[in-house]
Amino acid sequence: LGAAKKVRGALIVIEGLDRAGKSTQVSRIAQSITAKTIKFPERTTPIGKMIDSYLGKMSEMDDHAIHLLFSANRWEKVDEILRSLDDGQHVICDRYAFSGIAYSCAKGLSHDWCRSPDVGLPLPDLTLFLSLTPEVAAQRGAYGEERYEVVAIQEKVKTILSQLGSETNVGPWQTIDAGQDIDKVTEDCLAEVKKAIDSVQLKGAPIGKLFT
Ligand code: ADP
Ligand code: FDM
Ligand code: MG
Repeated sequence: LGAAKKVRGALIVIEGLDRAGKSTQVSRIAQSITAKTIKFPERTTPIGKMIDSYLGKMSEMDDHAIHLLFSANRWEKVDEILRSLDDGQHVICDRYAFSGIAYSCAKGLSHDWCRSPDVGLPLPDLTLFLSLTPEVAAQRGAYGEERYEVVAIQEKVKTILSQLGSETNVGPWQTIDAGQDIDKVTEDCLAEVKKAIDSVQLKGAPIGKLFT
């Protein structure tokens, strides 16, 4: 008798506007379910350093070029993500391809063009969209100094991001009311995460491919 095949981990994505509480919830969920976390952009790689410099307004770049770098920054982590999932470890991403599309589209790039470099990335088993009104976000402190931290862009990003869940082949998508008390947001997130993990374990299906 061979050993029972190990069940793969679940890929969970947290999306939302600046100050929606993504990083807070990613760390709380990871602690609760014992997961690996990856933050996009992953600023420590050579590509990530170029992105960091662009976001910090230390360098300028064509909108298409920076879009491709954000996508490449995800692709360079795919191997590690897939190996972790294969190993039975859950992976939680703080932002993913949906942020990539939303921010670049907000600057005026075409939706189809923005989507293509991310086609085929690992398909999330669950995306939690932390939804927050700009008014409540404003109560959580002033914007920082980074490139996209301005009201006009955030408004456009919110509209685009909230529509991405109804596109085809994005995986299960749940909107969470991020304006609630921190503990209640965590409770709502964990309820969805646990359902997603159960579903992965029940189906035993391999990881899918985004937008395909
Ligand atoms: P993001 O990663 O989405 O930008 P953070 O997790 O860094 O957001 O949270 C932004 C700020 O808002 C932090 O000061 C954090 O403590 C606070 N915060 C997070 N969630 C809540 C919440 N549900 N209610 C009130 N404040 C919150
Ligand atoms: N961002 C993030 C993009 O424009 N494209 C992407 O693909 C990703 C992952 O980078 F303004 C933007 C979104 C945000 C910034 O901010 C990253 P945080 O605070 O590190 O999440
Ligand atoms: Mg954050």
